[in-house]
Amino acid sequence: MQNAEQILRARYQLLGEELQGRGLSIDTVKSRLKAQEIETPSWGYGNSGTRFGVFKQPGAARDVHERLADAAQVHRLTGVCRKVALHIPWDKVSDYDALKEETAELGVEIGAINPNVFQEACYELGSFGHRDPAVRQRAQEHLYECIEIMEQTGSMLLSLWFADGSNYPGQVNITRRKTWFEDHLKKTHDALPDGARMLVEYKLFEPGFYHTDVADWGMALHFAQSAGPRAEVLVDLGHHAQGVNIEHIVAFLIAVGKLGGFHFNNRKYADDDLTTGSVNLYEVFLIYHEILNAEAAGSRPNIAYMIDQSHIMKPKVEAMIQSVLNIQTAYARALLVDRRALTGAQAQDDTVGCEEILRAAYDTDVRPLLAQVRLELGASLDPLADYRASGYFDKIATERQGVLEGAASWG
Ligand code: PSV
Ligand code: MN
Repeated sequence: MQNAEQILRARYQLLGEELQGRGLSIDTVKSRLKAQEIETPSWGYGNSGTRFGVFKQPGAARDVHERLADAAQVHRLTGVCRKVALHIPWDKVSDYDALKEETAELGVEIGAINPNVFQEACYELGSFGHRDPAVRQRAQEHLYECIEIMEQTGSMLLSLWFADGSNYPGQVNITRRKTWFEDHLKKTHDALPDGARMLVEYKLFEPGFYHTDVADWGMALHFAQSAGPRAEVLVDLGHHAQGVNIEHIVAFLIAVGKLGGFHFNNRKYADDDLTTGSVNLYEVFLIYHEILNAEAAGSRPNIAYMIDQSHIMKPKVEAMIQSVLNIQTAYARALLVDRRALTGAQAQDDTVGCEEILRAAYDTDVRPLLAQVRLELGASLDPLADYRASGYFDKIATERQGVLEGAASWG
């Protein structure tokens, strides 16, 4: 009877031979996969909800320390999730040196800092787009505070999303708000720590249902361009209308040098929060394909690959692991596209042939390859099964009772 590792090795070897037949080296693909980085969000480990209410789960992390501990589990099992994004003030602490030490002990690192200028009552009618200069200034001060946190934690990424918008025609002066956004984003850009970047995220609606100040990638690109060279666009896969070709946006933003990062998730209407790849993994594959196309043409985009999900129906750590595995799968398959054959088929205007080349890569079973990658990274061969067997969930469900004093979160 063969054990799991022997079976894996045999399947991995077979895949290597198959890929060789397609002119691809499994070792090259494997080294790319070993270098993959996927950042997970602290807010994905705590309680969250819909706008109709917060739904509490057993074992949900109650403060930043528990959120980091859960993120460390995901990294331990998958091997590619060292960084954890923080949301301020949800993850605010008084001592960031101590927090950094804590992350080091857990084997993780602090990733992007996400300011929050949407939750306090004063932001009901906007932050940088607010009519009242005092509210705009308050939002600016919060962003400066987040930049300070970047300095203290060593984070090199400020990730910005604004809930600013309006609900009724005539409610606000849209053009003046655009100018205020330009001014404040520039001020923010100019205050960034040396070498750090900032990302501007867009969302077509919610909470503003009539207009949203940063509604789409064109507006985000404009604001990134007017803010300065260290401002780039963040593409959240959930924040688009149905039918929008996200991979086209990705290719375009890389071509103009302004794609800075992703928020991975999956949408079924026009917002985020479903497990990445649960509805449309082919889209994630096509996105990676465009990134690899750009690289093949000589681009070296600096992209932060981050998950942005807040699970309600699934246990949070399991959902995060699923997302990571799906993202790895999409990337692995994109690495298997026979680019030379594709260029040839494109030159012949062979539409069917082109699509078949993508499908051949997409239809490849990459599980043995990813298992081998995890084995070599010292992670788990089967992260979900190992997580379930680890008893971690029972432990946190028992331990995490009640509310922690001073802890802030989504809900
Ligand atoms: C808004 O929907 C968003 O996508 C932004 O990235 C926020 O920072 C995040 O979700 C959490 O609210
Ligand atoms: Mn997002």
